[in-house]
Amino acid sequence: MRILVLGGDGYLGWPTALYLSRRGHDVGVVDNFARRQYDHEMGVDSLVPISSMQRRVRTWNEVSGLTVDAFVGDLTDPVFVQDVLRRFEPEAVVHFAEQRSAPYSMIDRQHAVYTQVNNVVGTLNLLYAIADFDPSIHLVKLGTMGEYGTPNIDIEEGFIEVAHKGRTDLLPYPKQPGSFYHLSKVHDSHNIMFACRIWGLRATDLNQGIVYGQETDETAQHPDLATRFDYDGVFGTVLNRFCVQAVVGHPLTVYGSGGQTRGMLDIRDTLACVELAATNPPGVGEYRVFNQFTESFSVQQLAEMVVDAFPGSATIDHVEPPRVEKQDHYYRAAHTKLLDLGLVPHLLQAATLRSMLAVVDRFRDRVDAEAILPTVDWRRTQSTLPTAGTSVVA
Ligand code: NAD
Ligand code: USQ
Repeated sequence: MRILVLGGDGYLGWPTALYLSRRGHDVGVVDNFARRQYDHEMGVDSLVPISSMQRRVRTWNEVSGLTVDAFVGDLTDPVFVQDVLRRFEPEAVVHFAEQRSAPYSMIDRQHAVYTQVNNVVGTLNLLYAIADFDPSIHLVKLGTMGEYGTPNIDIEEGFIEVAHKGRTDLLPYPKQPGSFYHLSKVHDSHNIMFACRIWGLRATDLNQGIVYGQETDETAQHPDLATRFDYDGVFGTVLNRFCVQAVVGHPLTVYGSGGQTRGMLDIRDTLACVELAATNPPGVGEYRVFNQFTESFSVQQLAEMVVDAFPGSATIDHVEPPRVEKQDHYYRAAHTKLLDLGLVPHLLQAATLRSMLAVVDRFRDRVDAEAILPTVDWRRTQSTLPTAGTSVVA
């Protein structure tokens, strides 16, 4: 298939592009380097050094003998979006290209507005461009399990049958997201579902859980092909952070009691899920939702697993929770649709953690201990950045 990967310079977009390329698809990557800008803004960097997008693409094309095309531009520019579809003529567009950090979106008003404009406008421009250029293009959109929040009932895959006053209907599952970032994904979902209904587009919303890991078969082939790995208090996700904290001797930062439970998946499963979705498209006008995670764990469980897998001694600290979220709650979410399509998950085992710890250990000298503690407080309308850099958002 011809597959365009938006956000193809990011943590997940880059390894996904390589995986799809190696699996025989014609791949193009699109990015505006916003993620690299956030690093400059906060004075932090990926733990694993990453090459420029141009160099990554050149190295992949040389190492693999395949061709990945690169396009530089911003999805909030509608002319660029139309142009890139016209030039690449994709059959599927995989859309990773959003501001994806909940804490970043909660820094202050500017960062909340930036996040929602970037994400919602970018996706709207894409929907219009697909409808105008070729409505048969399948949109594979990265959503988040965080759209659902933590309700006291089972979470279904996108829709729930509701009986009300003697009548029933299949309705979008209620959304109770926990940050302005997660809200941007909810707004996207509504816009995508509506576009499918009115223009007959076809789309898959991948409500993904928290991803962990860094290496894939393709990124491990050359240092230029490495993908980023974030551990700081704004962009680092929980398990990746815990591995870095263990290696540098920082207590593992469990927020509050640690009962917060989330769906998780190995980075290698992200790539497989995206390909399964792309190669099994929905029908014309169909909007479908897959819950993309393989296991769920509480934050406390994750911390204990890292402590057990770490060869040295590691400790857990229950820090003052910076977020407004339930710490002890019911959590059971359906996730059968990708398994039905053939996903064979990599489950979280001690061996997985040991290989993540080994990657971290290789680059331990690059860890900035000052960037580890959380600095963004959900209860405040203004937080300071980790190293009080100059804001890049207006
Ligand atoms: P990332 O920030 O590393 O990658 C996103 C990429 O999109 C970046 O390279 C960025 O420069 C680019 N981008 C952002 N706005 C853009 C715009 N307007 N125009 C062009 N490019 C733009 O994030 P990631 O961790 O790779 O996540 C990718 C997607 O998956 C996101 O949509 C995120 O919400 C979703 N997701 C991520 C996780 C996770 O654990 N990392 C979990 C669930 C869902
Ligand atoms: N947490 C800690 N200690 C830490 C970091 C996090 O206890 O040091 C807790 C948080 O309070 C939260 C949970 O761990 O309860 C997950 O936090 P996270 O930062 O790993 O993940 P989150 O903010 O939810 O966001 C990440 C990605 C986002 C994606 C989401 C999937 O950054 O792009 O949408 O995971 S989900 O969680 O399913 O919504």
